[in-house]
Amino acid sequence: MHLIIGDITTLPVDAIVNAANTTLLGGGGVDGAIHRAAGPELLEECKQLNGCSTGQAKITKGYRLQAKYVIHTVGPVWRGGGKGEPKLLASCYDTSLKLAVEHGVKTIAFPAISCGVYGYPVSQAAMIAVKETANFLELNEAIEKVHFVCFDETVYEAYERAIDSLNHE
Ligand code: AR6
Repeated sequence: MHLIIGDITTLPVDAIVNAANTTLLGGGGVDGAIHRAAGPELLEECKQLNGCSTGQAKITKGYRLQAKYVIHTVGPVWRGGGKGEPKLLASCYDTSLKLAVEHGVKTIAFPAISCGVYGYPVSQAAMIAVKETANFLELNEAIEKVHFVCFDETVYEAYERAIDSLNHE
């Protein structure tokens, strides 16, 4: 697992993950950036997918991105933590990684799902992201590298702390 600060749309990995909404028809934040960089063909393919439930994931091609695939997952909206948010967020990582393996992906990059518009507290979300991914990688050797792409220093530091506390468990 590696941490990067930057823009996920520029990464030369096999798959990038999109923090989408249930319509899969685009939006703001990282979703908007991915659609802009991939070009209009991405939206055309997304229209055929009939949306996606929260905690689940669907895959498309990457079109004009360097990444061969985009895995679209829908994080939970933060409603205080008592509405199943942690389980749903963990499921985003797990289902995205499963889809990646099914498509032969070896390198994958995740944004901080739910940490923007959806309001998930970043330190809690980072903990779930690294824990769920570490559990998955322990059982699956097919994925060689997982990048967590942090848009700013605050998110980066939250991931650093999460990886640190995982190493000390
Ligand atoms: N590269 C990497 N990370 C980014 C980028 C980028 N280019 N742009 C933003 N981020 P958000 P959510 C970070 O709001 O909370 C959309 O409208 C951002 O700083 O994109 O899951 C969808 O359509 C934050 O840390 O996703 C949904 O309606 C993280 O990515 C809704 O927003 C996620 O922020 C999903 O909300």
